[in-house]
Amino acid sequence: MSLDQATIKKLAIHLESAEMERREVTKITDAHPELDWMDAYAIQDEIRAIKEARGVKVAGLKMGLTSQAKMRQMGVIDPIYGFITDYGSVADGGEIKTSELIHPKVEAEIAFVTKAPLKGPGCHVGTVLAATDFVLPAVEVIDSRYENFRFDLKSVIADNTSSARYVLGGVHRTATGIDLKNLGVVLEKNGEVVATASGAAVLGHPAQSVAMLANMLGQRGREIPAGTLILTGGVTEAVAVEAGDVVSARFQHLGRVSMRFS
Ligand code: OOG
Ligand code: MG
Repeated sequence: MSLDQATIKKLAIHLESAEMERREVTKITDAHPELDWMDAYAIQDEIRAIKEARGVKVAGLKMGLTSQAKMRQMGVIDPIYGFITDYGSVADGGEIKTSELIHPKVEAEIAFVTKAPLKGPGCHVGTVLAATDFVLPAVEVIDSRYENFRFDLKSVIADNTSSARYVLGGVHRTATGIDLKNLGVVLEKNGEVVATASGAAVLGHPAQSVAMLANMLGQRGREIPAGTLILTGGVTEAVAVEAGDVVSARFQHLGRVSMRFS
């Protein structure tokens, strides 16, 4: 850690209020170039504490930058993790108000729900599949608090990995019954196909994303508890949306997830 607790707290309040007030800010490493990985996750933890103190419930965890498409789009190469909230959940087919967001983008993701704790190091696709209750289709709506979505890895970790909203689909399947590597995903905006991928786009297998999350948390002495919802990261690049857009993601075996932006 290179920042003191007071600075961590100040930066957490800065980013959390930017989210609540839908305000863009410059990336925090501009003013704090010395900020390290531990500081970045400490700021994210502090944001979580601020929200929980306000009564917000953490609804699950998310991995980000797990596909080549996302890494290329954002110009970074390491996966990162964050958390999702109860207020971020939008019903399938529901409406998302763009006035509540800064510059939203959508990502099609495969989500997991665990039935046993996962603790790294040493987690791999096999351990994850054995600990998976079911998989389900999801669309994450990300909304970086940074101007033009321009950030470095440490700044985006501190900003809770651009977490904003998410929509889960209704079809739950056991992870072992389907070929998650070959699972095709088609992302559509206003009826037009804007991106396509298969499950293998995420670290070779979406369960690898959950394994990596368990291993990253393990480095900090933490684990993924049983019953945790995990978004494994966008399979394609993220697509910008605006009021009036209708987004639909079709997942082979898992059905469709859709939403409308107003
Ligand atoms: C960071 C969050 C990335 C994903 O699925 O890759 C993410 C960002 O691109 O703003 O959620
Ligand atoms: Mg995502």
